[in-house]
Amino acid sequence: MQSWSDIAVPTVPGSGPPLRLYDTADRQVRPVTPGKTATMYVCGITPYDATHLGHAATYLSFDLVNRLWRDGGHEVRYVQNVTDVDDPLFERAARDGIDWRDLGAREVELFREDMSELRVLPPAQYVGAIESVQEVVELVDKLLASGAAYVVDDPEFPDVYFRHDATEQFGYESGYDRATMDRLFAERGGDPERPGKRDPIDALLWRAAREGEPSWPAPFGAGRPGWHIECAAIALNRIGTEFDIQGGGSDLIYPHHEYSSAHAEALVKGRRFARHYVHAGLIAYQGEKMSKSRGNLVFVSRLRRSGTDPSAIRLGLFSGHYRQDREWTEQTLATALARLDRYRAAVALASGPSAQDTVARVRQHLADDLDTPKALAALDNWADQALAYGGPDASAPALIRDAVDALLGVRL
Ligand code: 5CA
Ligand code: ZN
Repeated sequence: MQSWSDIAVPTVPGSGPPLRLYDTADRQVRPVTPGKTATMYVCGITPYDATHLGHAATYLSFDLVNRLWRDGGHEVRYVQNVTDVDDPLFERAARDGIDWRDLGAREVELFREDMSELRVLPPAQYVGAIESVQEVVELVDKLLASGAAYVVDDPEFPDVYFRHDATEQFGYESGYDRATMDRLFAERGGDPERPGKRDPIDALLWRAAREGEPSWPAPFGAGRPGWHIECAAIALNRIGTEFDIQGGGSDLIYPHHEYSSAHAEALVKGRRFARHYVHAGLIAYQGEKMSKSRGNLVFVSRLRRSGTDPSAIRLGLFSGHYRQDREWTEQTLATALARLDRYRAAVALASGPSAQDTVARVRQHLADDLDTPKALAALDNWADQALAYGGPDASAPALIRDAVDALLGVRL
């Protein structure tokens, strides 16, 4: 699938400390230790509706990682999927009387536009579920052969399931106890009641063909991919195991990332799927998590069309810490717009206070688990000084402008 167009990133003199991030599995902030090439897989959208600010917040968080790595001289291999085969697409397409493929293609196109406008650096590989079905078939075949997967005893619908206890370390990523797993598995797309499963939390790998659903041929029977195996297959085949970061919103901690890692680790024994599991907090609106099912959505495309500067959207979302669940309000946007105006006025000055120390602070705060509130406070400080007292350094405004562009993706 086509990614979106590349975005120019200015080079900023100097360098910052290496990136440290909170790892969900180890429950601590620790250094990310990529080689020359850093590798990241971030779970992409299920394209049945437009991108909302919650999605945007998650992709913007990983965009900061991408930018910090590049600033540190790494090449970045960034892979993202598109879950373009899934129940919500079929349901929405049926409701609207359109083909589910057309719906997916349309929403992916809108997502690309939203990401470009938000200046999110594109993944090098942007991969749909439809185009990776064969990869899933191969993995499911291997999991069946190794005994990590089984076919339910149902001649009509011989679905394939993953034995959740196929790896010794199952559960390490979320760290949840069994009661929490049972609850979240049922809430987040699992099917604990499916007759014939060996355990309620065994996860679907391959759904045998049903009337009215798309299906693809496979040696173990025609059908379509389960959800977690899609991300396991797409990541494994492009960045292998022990890649640097597996990312997404915190609603993916369990079951999605627990099972995608377990599937991969059952195939490649002794290797941890990702070295860091990184999760962004969830954005709420009007008191509740922004979600398609609740309908309390602020769409990026609608904000854009009403003339909201994408840089203000970035500043609004960065005014809170990426791991914190937080609310988007009218005030968030108003504060961001005012901040953007101040920054623009300050970098338009002919000179200002020296900016080197400020840029060093911004790098330091971002490298410390993406502490955007502190990074913005350092910039506020420089802008306030510049606007109140001016300063002697004629190169400072351009340095701030480039640093804010390169590190935060905000264009002043
Ligand atoms: N296609 C799957 C991942 S493989 C999926 O979860 N799609 S999604 O469209 O539902 O979500 C896309 C991304 O946005 C995921 O990383 C998800 O964790 C994140 N996300 C969804 N809602 C929110 C929210 N309210 N706040 C922050 N991130 C969110
Ligand atoms: Zn995923």
